[in-house]
Amino acid sequence: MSRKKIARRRNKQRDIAGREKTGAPTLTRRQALGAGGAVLAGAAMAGVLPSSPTPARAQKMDHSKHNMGAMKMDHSMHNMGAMKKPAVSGRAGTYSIPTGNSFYARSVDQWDNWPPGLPGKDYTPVVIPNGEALPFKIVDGVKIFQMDVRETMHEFAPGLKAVCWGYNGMVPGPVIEAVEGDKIRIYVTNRLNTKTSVHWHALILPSGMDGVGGLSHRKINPGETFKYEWTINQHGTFMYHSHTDTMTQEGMGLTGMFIVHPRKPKEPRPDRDFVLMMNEFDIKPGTWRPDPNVFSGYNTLTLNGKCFPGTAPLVTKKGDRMKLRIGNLSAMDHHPLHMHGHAFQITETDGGIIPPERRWPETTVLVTVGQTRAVELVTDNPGDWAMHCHMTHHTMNQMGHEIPNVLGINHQQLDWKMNDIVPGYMTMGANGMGNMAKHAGMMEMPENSIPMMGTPGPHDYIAMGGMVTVLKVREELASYDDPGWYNPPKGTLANTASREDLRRDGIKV
Ligand SMILES: [Cu+2]
Repeated sequence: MSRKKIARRRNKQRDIAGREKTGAPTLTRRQALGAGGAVLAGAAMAGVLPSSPTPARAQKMDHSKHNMGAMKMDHSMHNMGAMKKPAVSGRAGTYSIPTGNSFYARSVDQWDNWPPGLPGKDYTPVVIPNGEALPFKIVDGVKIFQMDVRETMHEFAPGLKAVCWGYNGMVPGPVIEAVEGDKIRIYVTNRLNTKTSVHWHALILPSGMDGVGGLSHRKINPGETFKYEWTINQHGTFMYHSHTDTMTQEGMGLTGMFIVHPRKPKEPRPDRDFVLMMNEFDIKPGTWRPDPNVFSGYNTLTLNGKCFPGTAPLVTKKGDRMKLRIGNLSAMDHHPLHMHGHAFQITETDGGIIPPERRWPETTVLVTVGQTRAVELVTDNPGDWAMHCHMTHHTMNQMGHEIPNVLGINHQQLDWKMNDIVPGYMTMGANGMGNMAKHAGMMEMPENSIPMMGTPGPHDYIAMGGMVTVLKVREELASYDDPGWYNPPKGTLANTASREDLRRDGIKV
């Protein structure tokens, strides 16, 4: 760029900025035309156009006079200006994509000379309800992880098991935890009778390590051990999963979370850094294997591989900084995870950190298939708070989905007549499904099945199942073990309205 051009561009910037401050016009007609249509349009949108007559104002006046000639001329001049000198380029424009390191959530620029990050020293390990982290060892400055892929009998909740495929026998697999700048090597042994491969979801790495069977590298044969290795150059919430015959292999459980802590965190470390993975399976009552081929109607919805009431609670102390990282590798369903009693901010996606000024408060975070989200909050409201997918069918277990709709029918006569034919017959669901689980003990249940929802709670039966857990916040805690049910302080527990209440407030019932 010539010196003259640079000077002109500087003037232009100063002019626009100057007007912003004073509100007084400083552009001459020639300067304004020279700046081109794009700048004018941008300036108009930003509300910085001068109030006294200018080319733009003149054009407006022409419009009102129906002076088509002048209008046409102005348009063509604008276009020419824009074509000759695009004032908003990808580099300089305000809506360009960031090209710096911050785009991928990086806290440091150099990757070659970091020692392996250590728990306690370089990061606070994540908390994995119902799960565990993958252990590692260090060899010559490289973090070494080892996994195998095998068939495993997995328990979804007491009473429901199925033969799944897991990493190290776990569904989902163990959480891989690392630190930005770590050199990592992951050995994967295939103990299935079919080929597989592991994709490191949303991690920035060499193409040949990306794990798409046949595309990134050849598939891992049964019995073979593959080696994946790269230097981690970002931090955030990621996943891993099979990328060979994905529908079958992910559907059988071959999924896991991959957490990378920042090397130099800009914000304080969370006190409680939870990880949850969402999955879904179709396990027909009485069968022992998920059916990954169905298109919809998944009946076993899990957080870290468990259906409520099999899900372990998330326990925090009042005032704890809590982070919750969620990944969704369900086959076909997005999950809006709703938290009771608190609001949070969504701070991370699998693409990186959301800048603080672009976050907004929520109580539900939608985690679509193939996404991760991290939310952060301070847990300041003691209690037992439900945290669940808000798709109502996703808070049911197995048997609540394909029942005939008998809501509102008078079933007593029917039951009486049916008893002649089927002794002990009882119509279920005339008042909803809430009682269904309670009756489960009386009914003959198919082998390997669980009531469609529920467990006895502190105050009544809790009619929920599937993708549900409980956030337990306490004033005081000796440990983060499950503290049991919450005991609400006097006057904070909903109950029957007293006669006095009704009279005082003029409520007639
Ligand atoms: Cu859901």
